[in-house]
Amino acid sequence: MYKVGIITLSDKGSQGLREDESGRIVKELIKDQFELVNQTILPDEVRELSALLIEWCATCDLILTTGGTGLGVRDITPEATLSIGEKEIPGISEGMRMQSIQKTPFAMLSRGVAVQRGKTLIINLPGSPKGVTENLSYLLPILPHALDILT
Ligand code: MTE
Ligand code: CU1
Repeated sequence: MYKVGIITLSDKGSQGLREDESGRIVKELIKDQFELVNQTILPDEVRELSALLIEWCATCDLILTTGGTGLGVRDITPEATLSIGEKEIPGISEGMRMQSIQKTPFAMLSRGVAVQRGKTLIINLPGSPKGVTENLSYLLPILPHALDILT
């Protein structure tokens, strides 16, 4: 089973002021196909996220982030992800947005990216429980083949 890490980006969540429902949903959706090896909540800080992504690439085949992809001043998930990624995989994020726009035009506001670093695939998901569920359900079927190619 491929090893997965889940990172929730949320200033409030990291201070214990909000329940991490989206992180819980990601965990639930991947549990039959992947082995969860790491899960945490971080504040919306570029340095903290990029450092953790680099660290987890040593042990994870896949890292899924949720949150921090929108237009808020504190939303920095795509920037942090791109800063440590080696290659961008635009089709993954394009595909998720294309699918999501069928459900809500607000999907245009997610700036999430997907990158490869070494043998690890890193994918940004939006932060809302609905956004996470819709995007990850669409994404799941292509992940095994993507990871087969990377490793
Ligand atoms: N994608 C899907 N499939 N469903 C959604 O409800 N919400 C959107 C978008 N993507 C949504 C979605 C909204 S309202 C926003 S603001 C952006 O994701 C960014 O979310 P984030 O800042 O929480 O990451
Ligand atoms: Cu929104």
